[in-house]
Amino acid sequence: MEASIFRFRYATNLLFEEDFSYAINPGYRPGYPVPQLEETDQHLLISTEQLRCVVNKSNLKITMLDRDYHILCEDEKGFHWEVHPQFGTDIVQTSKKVQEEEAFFGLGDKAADQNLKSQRFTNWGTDTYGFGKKSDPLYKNINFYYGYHHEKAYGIFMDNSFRSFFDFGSERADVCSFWADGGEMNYYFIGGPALMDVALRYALLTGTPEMPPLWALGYQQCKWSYYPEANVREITSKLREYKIPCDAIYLDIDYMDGFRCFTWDKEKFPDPKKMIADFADDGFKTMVIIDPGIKIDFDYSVFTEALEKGYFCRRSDGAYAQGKVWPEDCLFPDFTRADVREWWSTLFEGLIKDQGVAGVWNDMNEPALFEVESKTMHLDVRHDYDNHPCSHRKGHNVYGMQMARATLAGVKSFAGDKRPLVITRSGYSGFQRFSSTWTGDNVATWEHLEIAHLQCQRLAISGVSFSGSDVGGFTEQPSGELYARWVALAAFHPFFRTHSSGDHGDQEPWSFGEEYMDYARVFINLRYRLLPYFYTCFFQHHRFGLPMLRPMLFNEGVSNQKFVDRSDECMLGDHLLFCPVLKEGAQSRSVLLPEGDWFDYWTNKKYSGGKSYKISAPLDRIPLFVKAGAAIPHFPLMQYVGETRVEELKLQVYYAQGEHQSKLYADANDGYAYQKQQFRWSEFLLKANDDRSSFEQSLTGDFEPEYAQIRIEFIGFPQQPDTVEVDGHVLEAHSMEGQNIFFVNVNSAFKKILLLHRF
Ligand code: NBV
Repeated sequence: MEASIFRFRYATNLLFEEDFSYAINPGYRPGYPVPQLEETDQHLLISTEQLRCVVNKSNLKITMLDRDYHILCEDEKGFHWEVHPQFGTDIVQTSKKVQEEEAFFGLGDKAADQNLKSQRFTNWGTDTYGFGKKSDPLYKNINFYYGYHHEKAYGIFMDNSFRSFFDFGSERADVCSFWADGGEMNYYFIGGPALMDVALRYALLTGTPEMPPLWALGYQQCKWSYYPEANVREITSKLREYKIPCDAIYLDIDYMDGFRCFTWDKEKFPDPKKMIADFADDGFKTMVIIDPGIKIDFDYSVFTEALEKGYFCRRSDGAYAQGKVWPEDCLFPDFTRADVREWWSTLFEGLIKDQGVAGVWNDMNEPALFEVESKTMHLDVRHDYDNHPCSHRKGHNVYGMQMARATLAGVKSFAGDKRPLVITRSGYSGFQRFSSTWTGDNVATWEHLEIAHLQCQRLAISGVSFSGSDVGGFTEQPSGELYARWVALAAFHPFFRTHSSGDHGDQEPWSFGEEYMDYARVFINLRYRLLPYFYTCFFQHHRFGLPMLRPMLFNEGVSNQKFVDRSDECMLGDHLLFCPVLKEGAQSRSVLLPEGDWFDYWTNKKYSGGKSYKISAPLDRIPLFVKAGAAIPHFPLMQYVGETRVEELKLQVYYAQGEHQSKLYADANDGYAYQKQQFRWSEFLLKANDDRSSFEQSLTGDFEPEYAQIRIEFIGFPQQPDTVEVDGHVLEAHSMEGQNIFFVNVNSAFKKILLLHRF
């Protein structure tokens, strides 16, 4: 328990399990408050500064209230259980009343509409090739949801890795229930009052990732598969030739020798080290896929070593748990064993240290198996679960996460002072500590463009900010228009990668003709210019748990009920609102702006919020708005991170009366010095009045960014100042021809800029 989080554990016959969780961040330090206890004949009232919990002593039913005694959530039956007909163990359940007009959000990667009300979902990681809006379960298992009513929010995280279920009033309209096929009923109740408060607390509870290298926020190019070497070289050269900025190139399963993990097909890739070094010289990081299935092959050392050491999963009767995947018959390491993870991490020496691979992509780790109806291992398979032995019923949902954890450890141990990038398809709550993710095998349809938008937002509020979709769709062929719209949207998703199954037409930015390549380039260029903004958002996520993408209701000052069922508009960080075009043939779309003033990013036209506008959106535009008062940092255009020294940062400051804060994070873009104060955290404060405005910076950290200078552009100010004073020195402000913009060039460590007007 902490002031805003209560934990509940229930077991029948007092048979509690040893307390152990893969989800909770080991670094989480709750700081237990001393709760106030009051008791009557019927009730026990437990109060903290933030929450009140009323326990009915006769039936143990719980009511959670905020400190002002507003009901947030109350038990219907509360905790109850059934005996599992097949296993004889408990199916543990909790049911709550649905409150008046209650909406439900969260639950990870579900492809459904934003508000989950009236639907039921299952969490059981599943390989769902070509999934759709109604498909469930999907790849990830995130047992966390939000309830929201009367403009108040709470969250519930059921930390139980058995197959689990969430019913938001689908079976009975007035009941919300969640249950799991085994284990304990173990859930956290997280208080708000705002949705964002809940998001932050859940993120801190389950952890956030370390800072990625900046290049990982750049554009990435992938296909199943680029090979042989000449083909990969052709792709990287074209990216440079056509001036499509790009930081990473991916090798899918065909780079391996007969799909044996940690090997190379020497015919397709005769000299991987040289190839990867050449790519690095040209600014590309090389990423490779690694699956969990290890080929049964007595001439393959990864297999023989793991077999000898007993690292593969077995059935309860001792037989190995064989399964077919790409290499045909395989065995699967038990990643829930510490020694297996340790061994797995050593396997990356060749790829990372010797050959120079920069990061690793974990696929098929639900785990996915071919030729069986269940698409996964038999439930009888045993796992160690870090000294809590169990069957696959409990181990399944954490398998992918533990694989990603072992992979991260491996990449890190051989990457020296370079930060790793890991990407995983499956994961359980908390996997964001180890890896980024993508949404799996989507389809090149307009509906899937919307699904990508929904999934990335939903993942972000479920603790997983670093996510993206296969741009253009994995299966089937997108039109040039769909591809361009997808790039426009994905340029705002933290993980930004084109990927396709490769069994249809090509899917590189130039594959749809020059016109569409030009559109795609507009957004990829924009992404690179906005990199310092993305990096700042990532730092806010890493350090404070703030989601990078924020559905509108999650933003301060937004309580417009229209956003409960509306997910088109979305915030990236504190200040950018984007709204993708999701319809074929559209040249404009309506955008609902929340209260406050907003600037159109492209035209600098000012809009007052609280209503909808029809915004022109030809193929080289995505409706994009800046919150008035914000300072948005920009890099000069580059073809990849580190291409040239960034001599100057541009800060676009958008006028708004009153006081407005913005943030900027900078560090060396790689390495670990940032963990020792080698970063710069700038807090900007705009104080704007008609006759006198100022723009201040307060700095934390010891890092000096490579840009010594900042060009500050003041946009939409009522008039150009007569004098600009920077830290006591008078400077000239230049105005930009025909635009309501003036700028000054200042030292990047400036403290205070005064804009003075004479009357
Ligand atoms: O490794 C091949 C693919 C991969 O490209 C895709 O991204 C994964 O989601 N992988 C699935 C296995 C084959 C899917 C049909």
